[in-house]
This record gives sequence, structure tokens and C-alpha cells, in this order.
Amino acid sequence: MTIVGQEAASADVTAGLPADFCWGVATSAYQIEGAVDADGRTQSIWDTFCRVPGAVFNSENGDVACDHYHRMPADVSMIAGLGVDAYRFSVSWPRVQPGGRGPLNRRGADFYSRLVDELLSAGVQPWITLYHWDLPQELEDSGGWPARDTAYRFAEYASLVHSVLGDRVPTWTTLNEPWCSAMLGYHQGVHAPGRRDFGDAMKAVHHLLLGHGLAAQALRSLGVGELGITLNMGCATPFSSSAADIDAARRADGLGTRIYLDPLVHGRYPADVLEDIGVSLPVAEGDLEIISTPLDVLGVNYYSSLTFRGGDDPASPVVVPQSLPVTAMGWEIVPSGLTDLLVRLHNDYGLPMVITENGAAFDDVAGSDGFVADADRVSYIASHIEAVGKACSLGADVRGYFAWSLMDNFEWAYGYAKRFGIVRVDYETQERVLKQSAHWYRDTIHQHRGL
Ligand code: IFM
Repeated sequence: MTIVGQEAASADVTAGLPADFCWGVATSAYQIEGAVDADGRTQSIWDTFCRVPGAVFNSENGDVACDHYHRMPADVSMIAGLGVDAYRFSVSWPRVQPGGRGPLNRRGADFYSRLVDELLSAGVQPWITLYHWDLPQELEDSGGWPARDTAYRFAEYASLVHSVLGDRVPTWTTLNEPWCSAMLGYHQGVHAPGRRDFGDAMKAVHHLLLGHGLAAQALRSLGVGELGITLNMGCATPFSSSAADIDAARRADGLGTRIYLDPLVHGRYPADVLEDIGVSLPVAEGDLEIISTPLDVLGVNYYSSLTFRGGDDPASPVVVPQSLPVTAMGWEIVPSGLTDLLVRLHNDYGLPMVITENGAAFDDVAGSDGFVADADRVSYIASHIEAVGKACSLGADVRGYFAWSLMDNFEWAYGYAKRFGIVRVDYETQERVLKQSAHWYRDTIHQHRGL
């Protein structure tokens, strides 16, 4: 078969990457598992949110998703066939600790135990994320992330998961994209639980970070050697050199990046951001020491970068479109922003980094055999891998790259309308077909290994 865009694979897009670079693919529990009522799982905030009229495109939900819960062994074979080193997945909190309190649910936990065993026997390292947005509904009913107690519940849950998987899983990520949990979930209301209160969102920021720190301490005391958190970030560039535009970019960067990384790495919130937000964070004595428990790796999720100008309200930076090509999400394609971001994170925070998500939704067209010639996705991923190599050449310590996503899945408020997979999923039949990008990714990994 002639694969359009194959020329991208022959260029050495991996130049600059270390020889032992880790290649992977990523997913998350609610987006692929389905089986929402199986084996004692209780409802998460996403189950509830999906039932709110108008909240999710087409009123879709994760009830079935990719039915991964029932197809896991075949999915692991498919992952292994891609030649990746690692698979990043998340654990569903309401599956392993129904209701978010109390003992481990052995039947739910067994699913992840079997998944880890399958991965290891296929030669793929498991990379766990403990929280990818599916808070048990009962904890939301008790206040959700704006409530301090949720942070303690999260640390308890982390220890429970460790009791089942700690003997076989080397790398533990606490949270995925706390910005999304706090800002999309509690301020903008476009993600579960759908609240719209800026003060609650700011409380959520602090309690997510506190939950991360408490879980990090617990996991460290249980002997976890490689510990991290994943943040979604991009570059915030001022539109012009005017003071208003520079200030707009500073504010966006403060609320998007520094409000997380400064306490995580430096043990303090940035003073300018505290001033910008105009509400006080619920910081108790000792919280910042807990939050700044040393990390081994920073997970970076990168999709795009934005340019800002100051508007009438200085508190609300305005995004200025740059007339660049966009993905099906409408996100501008800015690979150079990934290089700049990684170099900046290296300079300001000095942590080893792994790209825990990068990829793109495009309007895929499948042939009668289900094959998708997604040259646009190949080009997106190739240009971003190249951008990582450039950052490494400039001194950033980047150790791995996980393509988002292994397969098409439930894209939150967009339902199934947006496809990020390098593998196509036919939601009628649950058939998986490797797209051109999956073939290309496998070949690129081989090439990087000199095979
Ligand atoms: O699908 C999401 C994922 O769950 C978190 N990061 C961004 C992806 C694309 O929107």
C-alpha cells in the first residue's frame, strides 16, 4: 500500500532525541473503558455531566466508549504491535474505590492488575495516571475539589491503587491537567461538574495541588521511585511590545502555568498571580511544603500555543488568532511553541520532562476497509517530535513522547465527534484499524532505534 505522507517518515524527525528516548501512546479511563456499571463501579462526575441536556455534543457519554474494559487483551496486543516502550493509561477512581471513600473494590482493581500483567508480558511498560478527571460523584456532592477534604481522599485512593499495582508499576503520575479540572470544570462549566464560579475554581486549584502533594508523599513513603504530575501548557506570546499586550501574556501564563509549577517546584505561589486573581487561596500552614514534595518527572501535554493582547478588561487577556493552519478542534498548529515551552520549562523549573500527550483531531475519512490516510496527523506528530528534538539540542532534558491518543475515543464535551486516535475506532462494530499515522509512528520508532 502506498502511504501518503510517507516522506515525513524518511526525514529524520527524531534528530536530537536521546538514544534511550521512551516512545508511548496514551489514553484515559473514562474516554475508552465503557462498562460504567461493571464490577461495582459507581458514578463519576462525567457520568452525571453527560446526562445534563446540552452539556455534551449529541448527548453522548462514556457508557460504552471503546469498550476497552472488555477488549483489553486485544488492545494490549495492538499497543505492543506499535513497537512502543510504554502505555500511559489512567485508573478510574470510582471503579477501584466506589464512592471515593472506604475500602478497595477488588473486582474493579483486578481490571488494572490484569492490564498491567498483559502489558508487562507484551514488553510494554505501564505508566499510570491516578486522576484523569473522573471524580466519584459522591465526592462532588460533598464539595468536590473546592473542598479541602477531597485532597485527603485522593491521597488515600492513591495508596489503595499502590497496594494493588505498586509491585509492578514504576512510574506514577498523580493528576492529569489540573488546569482543566479547575478552570473548565469549576469556572467555565464546560467540563464536569459544570460549575461556573471563579472562586471555587481557585479553591480547586489549591486542593488539586494539595491532593497531588499528599498523594506524592504517600507514594514516596510506599517506595515509588518515579513520581510526576502532568500539566497542559503552551507558550503565551504578547501580540505586540505594548505594555498591555505584554501584561495580557503574563497573566495568561500565570494562570495557565506558573500557578501550578511555582508551588510544585519552588514551594510558593507567584505573587503577581495572587494579585491578579483577586481572591485568596485557602492555603493552610504546611500546605506548600506538601505540594513541593520533590518530583522526578514533569509530564507536559502540548497541543498549541496562543498569542494574547490586552482588552478593555485587563483581567481578561484576548486571544489573537495568527492565521495558522488549525486542527479539527480549531487549535492552531504551532510546533515551534513546543520547543520554546520545553526550553523555558527547563530553564525555569529544571525538571526532567516527558511529553505525556501530543496529537491532533482531524476530520478523518475512512475507506471501505476502515483505513484512514491521515497525512495531516502524520505531519502534525512529525513536526512536534522534531520540535522536541530541537529542544533537546538546546539543553532541555526530555525523555519521552506519548502520542495522544492510541485510539479514537470520547472527547469530553465534543463526544465522539473529534477523533484524536492513531487507530480508528468504528463505534458501531468496535473494530480498530491502524491509521496511516499509526504505521508511520511505528516506523519512526524503529528508525530511531536504528532497527
Ligand atoms: O482528550 C484530551 C485528554 O483527555 C486530555 N488532554 C487533551 C486531550 C485532547 O483534548
